[in-house]
Amino acid sequence: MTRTINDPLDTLTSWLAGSRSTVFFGGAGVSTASGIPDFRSAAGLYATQRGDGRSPEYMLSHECLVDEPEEFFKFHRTNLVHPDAKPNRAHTALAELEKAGRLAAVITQNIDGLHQMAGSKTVYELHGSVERNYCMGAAHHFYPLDEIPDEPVVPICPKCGAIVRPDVVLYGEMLDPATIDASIEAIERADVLIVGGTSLNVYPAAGLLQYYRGRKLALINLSTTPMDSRADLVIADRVDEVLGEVCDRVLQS
Ligand code: CNA
Repeated sequence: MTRTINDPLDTLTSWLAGSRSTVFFGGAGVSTASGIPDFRSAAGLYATQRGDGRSPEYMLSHECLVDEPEEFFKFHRTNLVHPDAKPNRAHTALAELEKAGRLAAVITQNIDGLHQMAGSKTVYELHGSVERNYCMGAAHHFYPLDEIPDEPVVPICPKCGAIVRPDVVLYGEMLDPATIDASIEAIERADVLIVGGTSLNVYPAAGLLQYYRGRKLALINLSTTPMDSRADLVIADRVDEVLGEVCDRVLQS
C-alpha cells in the first residue's frame, strides 16, 4: 500500500494511539478477503443470486425457515456457511489491537465467527453466528456447527426431532436486546469509532452509530455509505489492508 503526505492512515494511527476507548463496528466487507461474499457489492450475494423469483431477503427470513425449511437450509448452507474460511488481516489486526489494550470491542453484523477465530475476546454479534445452532423444540438443544450435517439438508435434533436452526437473526426476527445494550454502551463510551466493510443499509444495526458522541469517526469502505458525510475521516480502501497497516503502525509506536 503506497501512501502520500497527509496520509489518512497517519490520522487514524494518531487517533488510536491517543485513544482511551476505541470501538470497531463492521460488516460483511470485513470478511470478503477471507473469501466470503458480502451482500451488496458487484460480486455480492444479491447480485449473483439468480433464479426462482425468491429474493435473498425472503430466503433469509423467519417466514422462509418456517414455510419452506428445505429451501431455507439449501440457501443457508450454500451461501452463508463457510467452514473453511480463515480470518484475514482485518480480523487479526483487530485481535492484536485488543490484546495490546488498544481496542475495547468489536461490534459486528457478521455471522461467520471469524473475529473469535482470530482471537478477539469482546465481540458483540448483532446478527448472531452460524457457529451456533439450536433446535426449535422447547428444550432448545444446542449444537456447534461441526455437529450439523455438512450438506444442504434440514438438520433434525436427534434428541427431540425438531428442526435445528442457526442462531442468526433472520429478517422478521428481533435482535438480542442484551447484545444491543452492550453495543450501545460500548459506542457511547468510545472516543474513537472505526466503521468498516459495511454498506450501513441494514437496520436496526446501522442505527446504533447514532449513539456515538465523539468527533473521531473513521469510515473505511470500498463504496460510499449514508454515513460518509457524518464521518470525520473517510478512507475508500480495503478494510483488511487499512486495519493491517494502522495496527502495525500503532503497535510499533
Ligand atoms: P453489505 O451490505 O453487503 O455491505 C458490505 C460493504 O462492504 C459494501 O459497501 C462493500 O463496498 C464493502 N466492502 C466489501 N469488501 C470490502 C473490503 N475488502 N474493504 C472495505 N470495504 C469492503 O453488508 P453489511 O454487513 O453492511 O450488511 C449487513 C448484513 C450482511 C448482515 O446482516 C450480515 O449478516 C450479512 N452478511 C454477513 C456475512 C458474513 O458474516 N461474513 C456475509 C454476507 C452478508
